[in-house]
Amino acid sequence: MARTLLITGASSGIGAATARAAAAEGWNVALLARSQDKLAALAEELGEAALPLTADVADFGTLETAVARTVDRFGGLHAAFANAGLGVDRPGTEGGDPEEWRRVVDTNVMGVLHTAKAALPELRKTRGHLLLTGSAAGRRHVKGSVYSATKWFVHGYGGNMSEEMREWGGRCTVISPGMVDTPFFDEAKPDKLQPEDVAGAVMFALNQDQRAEVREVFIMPTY
Ligand code: NJP
Repeated sequence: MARTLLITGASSGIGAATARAAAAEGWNVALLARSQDKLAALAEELGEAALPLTADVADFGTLETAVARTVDRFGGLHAAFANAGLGVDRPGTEGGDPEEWRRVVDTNVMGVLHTAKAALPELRKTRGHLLLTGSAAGRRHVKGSVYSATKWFVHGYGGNMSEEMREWGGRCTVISPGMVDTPFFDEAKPDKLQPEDVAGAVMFALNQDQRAEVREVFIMPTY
């Protein structure tokens, strides 16, 4: 039976590239994001293996519903990729906007917690895999203190989840890319990582034998 991967932030960039890579390797993919039209187009491209599900990671209820619909359709859940994320326009604290911080924290921090909480009861049944999109910005201080801090959270949380999940044979991986050429930025960055590069890192972690847990993949552009 094909395994099933749920991906948040699947409407674009790293999430969409991961959906394509996983479907090409025979996974079923549940595609979550807020943009219904983009999800529908990707699902049409991927065919029967894809299930588009509108969800806002800031709203736990939409994730619970999405997990239930995924299990109804595919019969189980083997991996969940908490990948949805937002950047912050204004880098510093003095010039920052508290409302913008709230949106970023709700997405990058609460969104990861919501995705994990919704998926874990199903992952426990399959000794499944939780993957989180961190960032090189969560490994080093960068210009952008609030965004960077949300990604520090992801790193800390991922390490703890490895310990929490190992009690029942589950695994957790933090994917930490440097700059990737996605709509995350207003301008194209063709000389940086491509979303397919990061999708390859996700598949590397997913394809390890159950005895091996890749705890972090740190992937940087060469220039
Ligand atoms: O960006 P983009 P990436 N609920 O803008 C979704 C991290 N990262 O692929 O809801 C649900 O193409 C949004 O969908 P929609 C970054 O922090 C990036 O680069 O339809 N979904 C879209 O599918 C993030 O964690 C770089 O608007 C929500 C997706 O998130 C992850 O990579 C470097 C949502 C964003 O896709 C994917 O970003 C790095 C919500 N509330 C880490 N809010 C980089 N690009 O350089 C947003 O180190 N989404």
